[in-house]
Amino acid sequence: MKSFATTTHELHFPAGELSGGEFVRPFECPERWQHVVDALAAQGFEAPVEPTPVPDSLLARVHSASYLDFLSHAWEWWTAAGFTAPALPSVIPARRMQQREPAHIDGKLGYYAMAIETAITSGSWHAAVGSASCAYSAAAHLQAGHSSAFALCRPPGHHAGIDLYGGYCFLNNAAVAAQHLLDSGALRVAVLDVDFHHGNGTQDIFYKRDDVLFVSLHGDPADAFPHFLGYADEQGEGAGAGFNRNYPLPEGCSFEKWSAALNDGLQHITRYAPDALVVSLGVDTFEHDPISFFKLATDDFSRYGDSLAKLNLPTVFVMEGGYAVAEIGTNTVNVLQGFQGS
Ligand code: OKP
Ligand code: ZN
Repeated sequence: MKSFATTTHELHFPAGELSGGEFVRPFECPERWQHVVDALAAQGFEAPVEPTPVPDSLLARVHSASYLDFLSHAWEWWTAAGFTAPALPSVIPARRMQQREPAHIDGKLGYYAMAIETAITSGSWHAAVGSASCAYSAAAHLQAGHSSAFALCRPPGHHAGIDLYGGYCFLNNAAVAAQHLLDSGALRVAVLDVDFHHGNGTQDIFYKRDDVLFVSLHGDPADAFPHFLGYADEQGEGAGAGFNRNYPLPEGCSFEKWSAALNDGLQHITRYAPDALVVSLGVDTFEHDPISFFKLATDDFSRYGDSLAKLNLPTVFVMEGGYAVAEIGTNTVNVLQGFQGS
């Protein structure tokens, strides 16, 4: 399986993440990427290659024009306003406030944020574009007739909505991959999100559409980030009604229980008969993940990789979360290896 990765991910690494009321070293850190690169080599995969830059026109098919304008200029506007620290919002358009984009960058940050732990720095936009380029290139690799590809995306993407950033995400890499598959001939694409957290951004982007089935397994939003989306009654809207499926799962969820939900989700995917599959591959379902509460063991990742292969679909894996840094490489590559049936 070919992998796509780029060192431009290093351009995004704010000094702090807002967590538990204080600034801590971000859980979403550059070493995550290196551990996955190392595990690919250790488990006999070919070295990742540099992606081709994602076309602006493709980004514009998953995000709004005003959001892309904001994200690409946020740092410039922030520094022009006299600020020098990493950019964070301080006000959010909450209930009964106007949902109208303000002119000042301080207000724009809150307008486009879905969570406020994630700071924007001088290199965040370039890193996000590099990450989306990996997803685009992996999807293009399938289009060239290969049966699978892995996009080693960093920063991750699945919390980024049509016009929302946060939860470590800026551009929705999985949505970019799915949209590119559709634009190059697929009639239907399924996105399976196995990250511990609900893929609210991917759900948002495809919620009213029937050309993408979104299936997500995640910590119950009543107890887990992103808290405000991911319930089972969110099933799609308009043309998209019935094409969104959420599996909120409880604290301590075992592999057995998680697999039962996965198998149900896989049946929905089979019935949908897509032309391709995009897997939002977060390995924060791991039992020792520092910010999550499922109980998957290292070997379980190989086991479910094998279940995904049984769909027998051209598949793009897109890296999302995983914060047990020392184990992220092995757990991620175990999924790929299980998929390849080694
Ligand atoms: C990104 B991805 C936990 C706070 C969670 C943000 C988590 C973002 C996860 N105390 N903060 O889905 O892995
Ligand atoms: Zn996650």
